[in-house]
Amino acid sequence: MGQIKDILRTMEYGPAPESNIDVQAWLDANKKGFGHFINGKFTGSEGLKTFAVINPANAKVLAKVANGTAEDVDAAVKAARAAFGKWSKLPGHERAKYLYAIARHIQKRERFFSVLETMDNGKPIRETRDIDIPLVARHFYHHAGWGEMVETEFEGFSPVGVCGQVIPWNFPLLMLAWKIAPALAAGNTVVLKPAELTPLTAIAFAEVCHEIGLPAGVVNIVHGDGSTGALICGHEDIDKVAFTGSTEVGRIIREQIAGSEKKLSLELGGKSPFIVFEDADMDGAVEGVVDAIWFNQGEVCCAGSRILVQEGIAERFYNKLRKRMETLRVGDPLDKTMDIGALVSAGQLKRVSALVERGKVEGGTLWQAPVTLPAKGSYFAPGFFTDVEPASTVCEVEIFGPVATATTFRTPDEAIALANNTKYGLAASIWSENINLALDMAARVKAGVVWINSTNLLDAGAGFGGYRESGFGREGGREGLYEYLTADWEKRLPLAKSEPAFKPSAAPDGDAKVAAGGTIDRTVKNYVGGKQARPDGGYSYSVLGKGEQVIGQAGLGNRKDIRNAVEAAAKAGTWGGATAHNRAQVLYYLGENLSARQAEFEELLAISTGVSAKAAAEEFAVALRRIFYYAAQADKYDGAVHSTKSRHVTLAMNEPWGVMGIVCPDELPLLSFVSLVLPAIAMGNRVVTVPSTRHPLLATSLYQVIDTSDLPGGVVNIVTGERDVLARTLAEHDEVDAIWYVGSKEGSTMVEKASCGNLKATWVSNGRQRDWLSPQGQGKDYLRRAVQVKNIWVPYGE
Ligand code: TAP
Repeated sequence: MGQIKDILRTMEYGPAPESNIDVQAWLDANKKGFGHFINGKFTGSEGLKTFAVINPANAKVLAKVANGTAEDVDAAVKAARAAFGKWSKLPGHERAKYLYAIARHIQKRERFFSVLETMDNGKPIRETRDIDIPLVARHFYHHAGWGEMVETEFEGFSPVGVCGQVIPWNFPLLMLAWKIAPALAAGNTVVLKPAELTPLTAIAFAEVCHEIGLPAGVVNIVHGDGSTGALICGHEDIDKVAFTGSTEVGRIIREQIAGSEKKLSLELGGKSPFIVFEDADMDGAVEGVVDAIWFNQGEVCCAGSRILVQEGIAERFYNKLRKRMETLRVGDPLDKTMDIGALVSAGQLKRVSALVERGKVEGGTLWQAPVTLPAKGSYFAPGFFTDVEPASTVCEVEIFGPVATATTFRTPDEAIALANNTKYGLAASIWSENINLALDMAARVKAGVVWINSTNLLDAGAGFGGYRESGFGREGGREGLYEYLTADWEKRLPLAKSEPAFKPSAAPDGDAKVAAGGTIDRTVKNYVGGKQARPDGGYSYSVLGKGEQVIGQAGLGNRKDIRNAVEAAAKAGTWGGATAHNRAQVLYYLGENLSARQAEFEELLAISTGVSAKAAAEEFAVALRRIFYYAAQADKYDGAVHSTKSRHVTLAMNEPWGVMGIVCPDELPLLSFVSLVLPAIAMGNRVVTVPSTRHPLLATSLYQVIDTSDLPGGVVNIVTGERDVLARTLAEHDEVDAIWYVGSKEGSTMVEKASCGNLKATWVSNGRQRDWLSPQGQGKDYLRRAVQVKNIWVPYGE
């Protein structure tokens, strides 16, 4: 081996090592010791507690890096806060110049970064050189553009403030770019913690920031383990937390910062389906599997780790796959001919091995590529399981290694059922030559990113992020920018005067006065699945109106009532699939029917809340206009086509969350109800609403209006009762996909904490007062919060 003539005789691969001389020289020049980057300065590591950074390809120590303490985090946050004022006020063009300079400098040192990333992470140089680092540069270029345009394209928004960012080890520099580029473009400053296993490219990145003269404190990098990450997330002067990592840690962070008013985006794990129909281009799909699960050693959150093959072609497909696997090369990641390098650490190798053993014990048949693994280092032969049940460990748990599972399906319906049979919802890959079928599947699969006849395509211009327990928020594209901006109206909201919460009681009223004349004494039920429903507990509470007179009775709802309502909402799934025009028509009709009952509602408002006739008329008029506004938006607040790669259409679709919980305040009980429910249903969600506890009759009087407006049963459900008791059940419910809560600070904290179970998206008011009559109560912010963006990649051309 080694002689060209010998190689030509056998056509065997020869060794093709990439030089690491520059990286070694850099490590040596720094005496293999690194500290944090705080306020534009490197702290060094001397005298500090450090951890070792190991090259997983050969188990050698590359460097020692300082372990961040509470003081380090505090210093970094202080520096970021001090820098924020000036940085956020720079004209966008000035910020853009810095981002552009970062992109240029990364390109100039592309090879250095690629080699360093490979040595730190174990991924093959072919991937760091051709994918990771070019994408990093692309991300900074793209966001230099957003920096340029943010003032005009996002009018009415301003930067969030100081962002705490925590990233994983699988794409160390790329994840850093995904976090830092949009944050800076939007005018924020950051404190970022790289993963303990892979801190080195972040250090080299800090050098770039230094080189280009980025103002001190705009980017701060603090190294350390999970406890350092927790210190950053929990720091009281952080305004936003952006996290990429496991669902378990995402949940911990959600709980940790509940009630803090910090903005949060979570990019978490996945178990993404890779669906192959019998009419697929089979060779293309086989190559797709290679890129789906053996790219980056399978340590990819969006890896196509569950292969679903249509029954008729399964055996042929598996055979082709096995044949292709025979050609995979696993070994030294610095060798340019390697397809697969080392897993990130010995610990990860142990974790993957244990899960694979479990798969075998549970009856799965593992096929692994016939490769000889290097004797030293964390290598694992790529493989896939057959004979696995959908409920088996390897089908359910994210392996985060080069092992897929393969199962079969017969019909598209079965494929969708299997694809969605997971708590995650990050990505999906669909293979079929029938574009109608492929797009239908793309619409039905619950995933934030869908690739048709392709896989693992990433671009700064498209949003990336998950559904369900894969998190919320997007990175990349216009949708990603919103994660780093706050609407000005929301920033300015004052704290509401704290009044004792109204506590409804099922106890008899004793000497409560009955409304004068007794004209509007009514007993109302809940409204579930399009029908009035008695409260499960059989209790009602007295509704007090003007002068504390009893004006009616409302149901005292309980957990069971909420569960019934959620079930009814879940069954009304076709509403989201109705055309936007259909929804618009129904909402217009709702407005029309409400307008016919103006006098009745105005009277009820006056009797319930004690407002003047004029104020009641104004509230009614604005509520009516708002219904028409959202009817108008139903078919206009639509998605976009992103410019990503050539010969690809990348569709950014606004999809409803599904079932939303909506908890309304007491103020302006008709208008606030309409302001919250209408945008949600206009976008195709079904809602379970808890109306004002104090003034529930305005919402319950809407039943008849809803009933006569062709709104399908189950789209709007109303459960009356004690707000926070019902809100907790909604927040804890796993079938509720998102929750909006307008109420007290304590209630907001409770809702955020209770939402951790299925990591539902939350929008809480934190006890702040909204002026419902003003534009604060209406607009695109409500619509944006009522949808999640699904990016569908469709390649074209023969
Ligand atoms: P995690 O264990 O969740 O770690 C991610 C980061 O969080 C690391 O920097 C980690 O520190 C830090 N961390 C750990 N505990 C923390 C805490 N309590 N508070 C704050 N930070 C904490 O995940 P991982 O093992 O590194 O990465 C693999 C996971 O990331 C997979 O589940 C994968 O799917 C997911 N991932 C998702 C995406 C997207 S975009 N959705 C992208 C890449 C990876 P140390 O590790 O340094 O101790």
